[in-house]
Amino acid sequence: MSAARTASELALRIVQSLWLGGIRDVVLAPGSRSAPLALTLDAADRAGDLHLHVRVDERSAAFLALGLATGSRRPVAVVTTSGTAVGNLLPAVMEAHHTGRRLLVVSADRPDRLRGTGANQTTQQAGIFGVFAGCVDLIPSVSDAELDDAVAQACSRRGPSQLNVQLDGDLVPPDPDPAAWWQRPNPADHRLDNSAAADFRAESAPETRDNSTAADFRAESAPETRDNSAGAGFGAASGVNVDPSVSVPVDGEVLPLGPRTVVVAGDDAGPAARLLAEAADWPMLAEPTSGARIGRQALRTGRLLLTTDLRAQVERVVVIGHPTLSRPVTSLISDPALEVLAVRGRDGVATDPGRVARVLEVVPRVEASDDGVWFALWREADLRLSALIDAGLTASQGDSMRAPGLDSGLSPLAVAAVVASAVAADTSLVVGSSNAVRDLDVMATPWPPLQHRFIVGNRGLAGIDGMVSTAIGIALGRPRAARTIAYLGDLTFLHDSNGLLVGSGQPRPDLTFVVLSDDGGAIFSTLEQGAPRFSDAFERVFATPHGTDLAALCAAHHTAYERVDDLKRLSEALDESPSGIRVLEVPVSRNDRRAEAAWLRSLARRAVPASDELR
Ligand SMILES: Cc1ncc(C[n+]2csc(CCOP(=O)(O)OP(=O)(O)O)c2C)c(N)n1
Repeated sequence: MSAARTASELALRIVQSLWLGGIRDVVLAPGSRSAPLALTLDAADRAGDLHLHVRVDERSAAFLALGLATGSRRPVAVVTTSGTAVGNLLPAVMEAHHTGRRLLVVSADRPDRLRGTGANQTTQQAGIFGVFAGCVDLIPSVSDAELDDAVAQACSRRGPSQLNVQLDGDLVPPDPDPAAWWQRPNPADHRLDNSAAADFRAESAPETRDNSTAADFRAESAPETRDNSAGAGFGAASGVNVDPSVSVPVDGEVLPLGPRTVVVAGDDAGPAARLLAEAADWPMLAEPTSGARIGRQALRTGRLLLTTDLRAQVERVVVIGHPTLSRPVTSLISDPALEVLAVRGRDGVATDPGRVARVLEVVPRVEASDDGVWFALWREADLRLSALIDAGLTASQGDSMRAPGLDSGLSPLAVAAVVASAVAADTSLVVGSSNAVRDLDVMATPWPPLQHRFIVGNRGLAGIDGMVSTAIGIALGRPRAARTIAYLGDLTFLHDSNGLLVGSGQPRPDLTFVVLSDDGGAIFSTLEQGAPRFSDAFERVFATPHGTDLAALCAAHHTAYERVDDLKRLSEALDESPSGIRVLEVPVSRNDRRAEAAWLRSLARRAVPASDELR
């Protein structure tokens, strides 16, 4: 403990520690208690030492920070005032917890002596995030070493952390000159005892946005990173995103060949999944946000093929990442009759919903490849089924294989195909939960390797909240991407329409939102509650049609808007380089989603021969 500092002195020290911990982006929501932090951050931004983003809505601010952390692969801080402001951060903190993303909450607070007295805007906010984020409650007399350690640990630890800052006395700096409110620290003067922070010790240039040499947990790995420890997200042993306190074996266990094996690559699986599937010549079911839907082993229609007789042939499953998109995959990885191996992920959890898996700390290896017969079965079925789907989407009226709903407008599946093919090399794609990511999972042909696509969503908890802000954060955090597209449903878009509340003077990235607009939540119609017997209640309690005028909403936020009614225009629009944020509303119908799901299953059965021919 040291002599109590003024609020401004404490704020300066905290922001300096954040900088030393590698933080270069801070999101701030305005308030009074946080004034010393706000003024210090403003001065640091003016000095070119960090990027300050200001947002009014704390829930959006936290998701913006989460997106920035995802795109930049750095820890990012979000700073709020006291009271309910802090509570608004919870959804993003939960998502960060379940995906191991480094989100630092800096919550300004009143001094401890005012807690429980009824003082204005004073509550129990230290530790408010409970199991989701550890909290350090900083008192004004905290020592420099304690403060630096708390911040350095929060910056390097996987997942979110809270620094609750008790600010007392005068909340504004005494010196009238803003240049005096901020001094960039000299790393050489500070003891940094965690390697993630130390990565930034040598850094002197203020603009450090190009971190392309840092380990990239989702981007494609270079061929030389075939050693899983070098570049992959799961089981990786190096890189700024990895908590150095967690050590993992460098070499994965060697799996014997023989059992008919599939690799399931869920969210954030990373290149290691692909490298395993390629080395073994096994089929891979790679979700769009896996970072592994790349190359020859990845199947386009894998989850549909699991509804066919191929499923019964599987003997072993290797689960990497966090698969969540389909019941057939969940059933596969939960099957006690199979040998299931689940690799522990960035958040410390191995995806094993059936509690049947043997958990591995690192992605396994093979010493030779399988004979290829097993993979050929899947690959041929995948090609046949893909061709049937594509043909059905363009079949003329009267054709028995024609996709349902084509008479009532654009097919959502066809929209997904256009979006997938717009994801050229170096493109970032942010995918919303619900049907957007599932449509892509059926329509996105696996992408070619080594082209640095960055395809992400908030799949930790699959929320539909915060997606506009997350996408803006990803675009701002990855400014060198050739382009950034966000693809999401209308409810997902509207849930975070405050993400469009970007103040004047705030940076706006070049970002195109493709809103799959079907006036409500379509996904429920494909689930049990979508059965005809619930139709009386369905619209009111599940679909929730809203009739919101997206054009007017965008106009209110000074955001470019275009309604896109045909696929050709959608493709052209996605090829353009927008300036600023742009919304493309693509109207589709949700009336045929249930029939569409049945149609896909029937095509899958057609594509796969009866099981006696498979053996
Ligand atoms: C924060 C949150 N609230 C509720 C849900 C449950 N939920 C899942 S999908 C969905 C509807 C999404 O609708 P939309 O974004 O329009 O996509 P669509 O289903 O039409 O494809 C809802 C409410 C959720 N996932 N997250």
